[in-house]
Amino acid sequence: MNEELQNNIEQRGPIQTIGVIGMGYVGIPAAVLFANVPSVKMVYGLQRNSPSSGYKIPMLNAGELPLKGEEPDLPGLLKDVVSAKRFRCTDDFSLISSCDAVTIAIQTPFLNPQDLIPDFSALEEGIRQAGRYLTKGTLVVLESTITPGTTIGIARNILEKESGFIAGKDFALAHAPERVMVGRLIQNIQEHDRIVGGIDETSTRRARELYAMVLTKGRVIPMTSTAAEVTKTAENTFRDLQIAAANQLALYCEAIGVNFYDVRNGIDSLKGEGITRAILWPGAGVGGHCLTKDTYHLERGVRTSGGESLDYPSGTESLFVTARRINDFMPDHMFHLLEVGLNRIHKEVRGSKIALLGWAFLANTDDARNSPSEIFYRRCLEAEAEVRVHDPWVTKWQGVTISSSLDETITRADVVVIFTGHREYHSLEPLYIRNRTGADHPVIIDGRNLLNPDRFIEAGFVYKGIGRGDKNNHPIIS
Ligand code: SAJ
Repeated sequence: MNEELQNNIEQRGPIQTIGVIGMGYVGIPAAVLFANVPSVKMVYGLQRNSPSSGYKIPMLNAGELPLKGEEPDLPGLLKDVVSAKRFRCTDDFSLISSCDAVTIAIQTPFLNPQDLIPDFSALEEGIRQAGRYLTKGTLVVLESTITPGTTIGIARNILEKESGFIAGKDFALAHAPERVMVGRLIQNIQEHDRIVGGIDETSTRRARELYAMVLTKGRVIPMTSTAAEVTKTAENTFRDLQIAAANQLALYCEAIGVNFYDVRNGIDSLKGEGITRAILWPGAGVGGHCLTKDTYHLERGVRTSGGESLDYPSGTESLFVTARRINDFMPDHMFHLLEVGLNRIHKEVRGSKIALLGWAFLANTDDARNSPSEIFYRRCLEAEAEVRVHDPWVTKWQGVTISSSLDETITRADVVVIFTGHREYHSLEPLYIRNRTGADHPVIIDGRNLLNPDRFIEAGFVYKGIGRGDKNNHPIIS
């Protein structure tokens, strides 16, 4: 225990005033839940009054949520804490000087997908603001997903430089990565176990005190800040790896000529003490802002964390990066299925009419960040095909026309390609598509295993499906 920090914390007493920097899908539910804790007196939602996000300040103070989609419990909780004057959104960062704890939840998107380097500028600005108004005994917690080594590295350096204080002596510092998913933000914060990693024991203990206030089913899992950074990035790296393993096996099944889903059922049947085979699902690709970047945070952390040099098979690419390459290959595989499918009806991609169903990266959501559909779409345009995009959830996207009418999208199409597993696509009927396309042998490419291949093959379609080596070379029925 470091006495000085403990004394500074004890002089502050229990955590009653909290600042949450970053009013996004992580910061807003966190702030509202903290404000809803009886022992907490005030929570400030700290938000830059920037052209892109400043609108959130008056909106939140009016008790309105600036988040899309349904979020159970959050709207009511927000109205309650605003009317009880226990939460206020502001761009006045000097209020941090009255806070016992400050959490920072600012995203780190890629500067550009090519070089896979995250843009830390917004996060560093948030940390700088926290440092500028820090007072003794305050707890600072980073909630954003960050490269291992960031908390004890650049975050600590900025905080110490701006405040003139010493981390672990004058103020507590920790990393407690968010684990929220859109659509269940409040439930996730309350029920998921919370990884809490301080730069020292005293910081961990203070951070544990903060998060224990909002946990219901979830429990705090304490560790060091760097272990917490590795945990967060690795839990998504492992999910990406599991998906890549399913994708690779699906490609093998297509090449060998068997049904991936039979094989998956077979493997899954292996049960018993200590036996696990977590086979996920192959598909048209992996999108989103978690799995597409967290592997690279982990890879960078291994290189920059300043620990021991990595002992790894020389000349061998990281398994985790290879997994990323396999997942990023799946839109290209969908393009390959498109080419071979059209080839069976003696057509080329150039000049063909393609109905692309699904722009969102996740089924039944309007979230289209880093969507695999966009990779495929660009390849089709490069090949001089005509592409019409449909999505029942995504209404607009920079530079792409997205239709909400399936009729309009499919009319006169040569090929229908399913990229997202939206529930609307599960009930697609062969006759409906034939009538809308007017083609003798429409091509259907199922990127999410939504359809029954036989129903389409019997209706004269050319069918291609991810993992369906048993069906992909079927005879064409006239
Ligand atoms: N996907 C597959 N096969 C699968 C599962 C997903 O191809 O078996 C694809 C999806 O189509 C999507 C992408 O992967 O394009 C990502 O899907 P996801 O379900 O992992 O959703 P994300 O990206 O929103 O991941 C989030 C993460 N949550 C946080 O970072 C807090 C992740 O840790 C969760 O495991 C995941 O949600 C979840 O399980 O819902």
